[in-house]
Amino acid sequence: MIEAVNAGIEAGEFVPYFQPQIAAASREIVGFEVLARWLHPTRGVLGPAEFLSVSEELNCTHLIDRAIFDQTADFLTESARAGICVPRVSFNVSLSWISDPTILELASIVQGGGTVFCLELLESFFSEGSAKDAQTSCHIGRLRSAGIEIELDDFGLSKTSLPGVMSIQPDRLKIDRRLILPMLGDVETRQLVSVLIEAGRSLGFAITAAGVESAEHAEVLRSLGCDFLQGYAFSEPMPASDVAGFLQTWRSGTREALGNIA
Ligand code: G
Ligand code: MN
Repeated sequence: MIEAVNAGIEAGEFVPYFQPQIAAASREIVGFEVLARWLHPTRGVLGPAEFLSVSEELNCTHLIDRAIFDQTADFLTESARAGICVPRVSFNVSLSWISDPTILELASIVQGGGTVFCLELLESFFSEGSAKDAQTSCHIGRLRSAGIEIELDDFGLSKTSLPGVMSIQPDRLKIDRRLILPMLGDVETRQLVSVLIEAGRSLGFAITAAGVESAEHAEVLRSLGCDFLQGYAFSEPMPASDVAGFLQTWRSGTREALGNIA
């Protein structure tokens, strides 16, 4: 496996996949989350759960991240040239990236094509209230000055510290799919999701729900005031080559052709 990860990086087998995010009320596509996939020569398309522990052990996750950044930047540059507007892309990054100039370069390329650049950071990075957080806030301030948006991932799952969230002032909070998936069948989870949406919105943050798997989830979340939706109800993550077609089909109002239920 260790050999295979190294060889896979060399061979360019790590690629970005894109999962659309939809405005709950208008049903417009507001952006895409960029998700790393390993096109494994024999095992098919693998997600991070299958390779992240090995790449962390090998200390080479940053090389995978880099491959994802570069390919996404190339894809967006080509799309912009072809007149295809991708409204926003969101990258999942570890805290070590926020002080790296690579991010500013990447943002500048992405923004140059008219796409909003967003970083998804795990909420648990900020729950400590430590001195380190002051440094982190400073880095985030610099990113924000460059027009970069910040979304806090995993909202509601970790030990949420609202003062921590307030100090980051993210653009959006993303409620984890582990809370969204069971919410229809479980009253307590649904109440929790409702409270998280209300709390987040009353503090001035927009809310994204991940793991929206059915039209019913989408409708309940909309009625609870959730702003944006992401999940299999709309689309699974797709390769770059499918994005233009997806945007066109969605926008032309022939979504049924996509075979989605929501
Ligand atoms: O834990 P995290 O939210 O980072 O997981 C992201 C992964 O979840 C992606 O790799 C994607 O394939 C998967 N995913 C995306 N949408 C859905 C969904 O609606 N349901 C489930 N079960 N998984 C999803
Ligand atoms: Mn994410």
